Amino acid sequence: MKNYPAEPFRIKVVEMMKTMSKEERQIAMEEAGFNTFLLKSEDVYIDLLTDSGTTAMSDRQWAGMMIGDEAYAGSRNFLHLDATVKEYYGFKHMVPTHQGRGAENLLSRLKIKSGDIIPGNMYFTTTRYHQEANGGIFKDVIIDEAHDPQAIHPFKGNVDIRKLQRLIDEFGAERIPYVCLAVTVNLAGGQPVSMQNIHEVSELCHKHGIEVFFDATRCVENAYFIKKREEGYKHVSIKDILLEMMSYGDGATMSGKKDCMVNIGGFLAMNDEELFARSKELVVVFEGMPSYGGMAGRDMEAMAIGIKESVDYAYISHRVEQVAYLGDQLIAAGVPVVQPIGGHAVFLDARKFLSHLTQDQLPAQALAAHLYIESGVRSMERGIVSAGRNKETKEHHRPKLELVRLTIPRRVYTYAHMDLVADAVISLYQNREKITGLQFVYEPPMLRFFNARFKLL
Ligand code: PM9
Repeated sequence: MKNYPAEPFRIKVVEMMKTMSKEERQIAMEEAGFNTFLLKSEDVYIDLLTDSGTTAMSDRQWAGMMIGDEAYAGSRNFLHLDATVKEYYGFKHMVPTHQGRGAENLLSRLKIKSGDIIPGNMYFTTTRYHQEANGGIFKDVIIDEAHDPQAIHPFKGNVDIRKLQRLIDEFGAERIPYVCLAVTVNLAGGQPVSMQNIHEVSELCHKHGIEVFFDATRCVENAYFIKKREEGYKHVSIKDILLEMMSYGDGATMSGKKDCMVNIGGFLAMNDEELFARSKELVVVFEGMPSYGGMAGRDMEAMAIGIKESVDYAYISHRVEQVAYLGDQLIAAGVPVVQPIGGHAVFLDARKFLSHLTQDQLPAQALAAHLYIESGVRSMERGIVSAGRNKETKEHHRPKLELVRLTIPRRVYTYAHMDLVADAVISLYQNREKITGLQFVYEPPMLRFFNARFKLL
């Protein structure tokens, strides 16, 4: 049996969890329209909806909250955050935003013209929304293996360089303002991108005058995989790997709610002076002054401290290996999951899990709903419901991956909790034929997965 690192922290504050009967959970799920986003948090036993903003902050971060400087402009916490982002990410400039999509909004507005092509290594919901809202067309250039849950590849988030080259040949570099390079790739299963691939993407793009913007949301988890899996990085620190990764790009959008270890916040970083000047003009319209951008002083302080803690090897190795611990138990029991196990979550392959349902019967949404009813574990659909509809044809996007994400919050749950989740999923798998599909009863026009409602077929 593999050894997993023990928690590298002691627990100082605890939050009690509520348990409910299956009948009570059945009622709660019906009231939530079979959408796990619409459950009350207090009705959830183990909450694996997301790792976004759910991190347990450290004593140092909480201490930092007490020295929040809430001045409207020029807060000392901004200066700390600004210096920390420059030191750890290596970009020349940054503007804070209230969270990741705030940065995506700014970047998309500043860079995209109607009809532009935005290549990326698989779509992400909010990222693609902002690209399309500004007239851009997203094109997926991830390697084919990423769309196959069973394909084993150490860097399944890599860009297929030939696909990218083909797009440049077909549309011309002038229609491609930037490539959006996600590290790791959330919807592929939290899969990493190798340093070599980042370097190759950067070289190809820069040769054609195309910029590279990272979606750096889970970049520290990506750096850990590079250290573990890529030749030449075994003895390089996570901090240095991260700096090298970012050095190949022109900027980044960041949801601080993930790898910056805070409950709220984000930033847009860049090297270009003119883009920085324009970002400062736009941030005041949508977020706030360039020296707070939608964040309180205390939150900027917590984020600066979180960024430093995130590159600590003891933290990041426990974080990623805890996710693997859950995934390995499911693999051993024959439950179909995306492999290899990614950095932030274990993804159940709902197509295989519920092979008696068609994609139109929304298997991943149904599986997430039933997992909650059976066990009180909350998860998230990442399949046809999340993918939404084509803007032009109004048809459903039909992703090959129909997944349920069991997302592990940072520093929140123990290995015993992971055992409980594994038992719940395995027991559901053994009784899978009883699970019925769902259909929409309310479908919002955009980012529908957040507020949609369903009924049992
Ligand atoms: N990700 C997640 O649960 C939270 C909201 S979507 C259901 O995975 C990437 C790769 C993300 C991401 C958020 C954002 C947006 C951008 N890129 O949520 O606006 O995973 O901070 O970040 C979520 P914000």
